[in-house]
Amino acid sequence: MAEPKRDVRNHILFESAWEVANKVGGIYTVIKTKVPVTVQEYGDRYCLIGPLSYKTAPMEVEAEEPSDPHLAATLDSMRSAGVKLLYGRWLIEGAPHVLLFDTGSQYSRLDEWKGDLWNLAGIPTPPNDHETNETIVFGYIVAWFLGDYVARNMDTAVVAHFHEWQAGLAIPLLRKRHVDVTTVFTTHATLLGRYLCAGSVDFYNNLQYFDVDHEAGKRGIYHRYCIERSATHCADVFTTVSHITAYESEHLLKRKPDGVLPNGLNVVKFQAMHEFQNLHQTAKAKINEFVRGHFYGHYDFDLENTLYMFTAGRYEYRNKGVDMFIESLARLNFRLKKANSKMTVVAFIIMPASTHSYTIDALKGQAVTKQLKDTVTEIQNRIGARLFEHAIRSNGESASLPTADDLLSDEDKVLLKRRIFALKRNALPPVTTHNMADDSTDPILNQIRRVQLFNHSSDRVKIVFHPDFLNSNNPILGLDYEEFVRGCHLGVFPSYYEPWGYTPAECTVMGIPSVTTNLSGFGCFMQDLIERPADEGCYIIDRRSQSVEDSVTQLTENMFTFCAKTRRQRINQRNRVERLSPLLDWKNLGIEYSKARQLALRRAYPDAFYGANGEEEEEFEFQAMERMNPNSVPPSPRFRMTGIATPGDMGTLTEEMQALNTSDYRGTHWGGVTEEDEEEGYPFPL
Ligand code: G6P
Ligand code: 1S3
Repeated sequence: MAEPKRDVRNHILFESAWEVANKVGGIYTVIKTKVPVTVQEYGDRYCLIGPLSYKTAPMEVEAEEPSDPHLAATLDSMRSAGVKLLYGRWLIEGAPHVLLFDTGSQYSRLDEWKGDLWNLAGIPTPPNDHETNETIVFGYIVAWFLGDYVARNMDTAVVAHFHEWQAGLAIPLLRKRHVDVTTVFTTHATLLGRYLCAGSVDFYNNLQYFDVDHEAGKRGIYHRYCIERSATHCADVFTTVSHITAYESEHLLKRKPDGVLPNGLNVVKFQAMHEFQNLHQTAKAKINEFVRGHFYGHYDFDLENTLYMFTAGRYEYRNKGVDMFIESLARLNFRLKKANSKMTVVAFIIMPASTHSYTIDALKGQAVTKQLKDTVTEIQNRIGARLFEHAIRSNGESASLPTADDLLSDEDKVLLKRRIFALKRNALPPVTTHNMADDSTDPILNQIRRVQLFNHSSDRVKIVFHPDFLNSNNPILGLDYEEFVRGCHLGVFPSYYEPWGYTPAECTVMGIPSVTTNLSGFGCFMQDLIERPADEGCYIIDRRSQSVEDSVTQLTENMFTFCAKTRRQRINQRNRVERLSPLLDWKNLGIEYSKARQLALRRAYPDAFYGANGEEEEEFEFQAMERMNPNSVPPSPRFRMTGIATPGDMGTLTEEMQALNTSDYRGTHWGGVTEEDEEEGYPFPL
């Protein structure tokens, strides 16, 4: 058999995403946290590709010249054609090479490229969709780059991995131009899935019935959908982040994924178990400070018996299950009151929305509390000085101690009273920390109004809606997100549409229990791996096979039971949760990415995988995987599966899987079309 021209073993990897060095959402986390294991595998043969944002890039990237002469030549030629770009090191752990393209530098060619896209792939594009315009320009530049690079470097195979439709347009272009690269496309959601779920359809029971073109057209996203679908179909290997999204992709994008690449995290292990428990304690103390200020004048509950629950994420009211969270909080409030519970729950909703800065009331709460604290410190110092003076003047003669009046002057008393009067408040503590741009129509506020969780003294559940990202420099709730999570007791993420769901995964690696659902990729993943997830502090609400009412009841019950735990039980549970973190570590999950790339290479260069006698070279197949650490799973939790090759390995990414059908996805049985379904036809009106 003829030797392949390109070296497949030492192939080069380019990974392209809109969120490379450009934080928008979850894909940024995927890319950034995965870098250390990818750099470990590839070293200098790895380069990320993203858009050049002049706002963030100078802080994130250190410019350098490429050492690869082919790459240098390609970049020079693109620069001389007017492409503005930045090549260098992304200053994150692993310090990978990064190549950022300024889409603005090529907007003059937008119309030409739109015409080409129509001629090449029949994809129409409307004039004023900025996101699509960016996608087109970025896609054409990346395809240009890869085409030029592989024409210069004829010796090495190139794997190009693309994430999500915004980066995926290069794939059909590379395919049509017969560029000699092999491609992987990973989708982190489907456009249609996100839109359909945000409406009021029974999504999962009807996935196989949707008339996809019609649905996309109705929502004005047909052109975007076409880009997503063409990337899906033109890629050598198509993957997604969970089995639930694989099932969705099969029906909405009309290609069954070759496998699933679960999202990992860069897990930092502490030397001693108590270290992360201490972090909880110190972060909780900071949240306590905020709560004292926010509830001033109504601070009549005991922080020793207060639990902090929270939800966080992109503001997708229904998809992220905020509707279910608030409804369940109202029921929890009722049950805690009825049970005369001594516990108070402060529930935080951290979801960025459009706002006009902080409310005066929220700022005032922190200000009066700070003034009181400062005054108490001053008085404390004066009392200390008086006490010292009194003691030293006794000259060892008498054991007489000063009275309270000796220590606290009239002036001190007046000052203290003034501060205490300043704490008087007629209104209830506010539900939100910010002035909302659309207060009267905001879905979260409206539901809070409907269930009347207004932070009354009698309420055992209080609500704080913080419609902005957290930041340690904020004057209110001044903590970074990670610190905030560590200080809380329970993360609640009852999502309806959640391809993966980083928020509960992050809770897990920080040792904070969380609630998720069997409609989230993460929830299904944990349910698959752990025998009794709730025992390990990973509660999974069934939103798949029971009614909304029953799901709400289940969530309320979970939160109520959590409130009944003793401190010792909470500490134990945090220890158990934290022990699950290796399951989510890229050191173990990164291998799925390696397998996807191997499959792409096999498909593009099958000959390279067979020896002279026509036998498959197994050693080569597993070469990349051996560098990983596949067997470190935590000892204590009981796992469902035994003998798994790697913790993330679910038997996916095999060529054979293509032949299997829908019912082979892991997790809840997703069914297929039954005869009964077919008879009933499309089950709800369009
Ligand atoms: C950590 C600390 C303990 C503290 C506990 C509070 O475990 O190491 O010193 O007592 O947190 O736990 P809680 O669940 O009440 O916030
Ligand atoms: C998507 O981001 P989202 O919050 O819009 O990608 C994330 C990373 O794969 C995933 O965790 C999330 O479920 C998806 O929805």
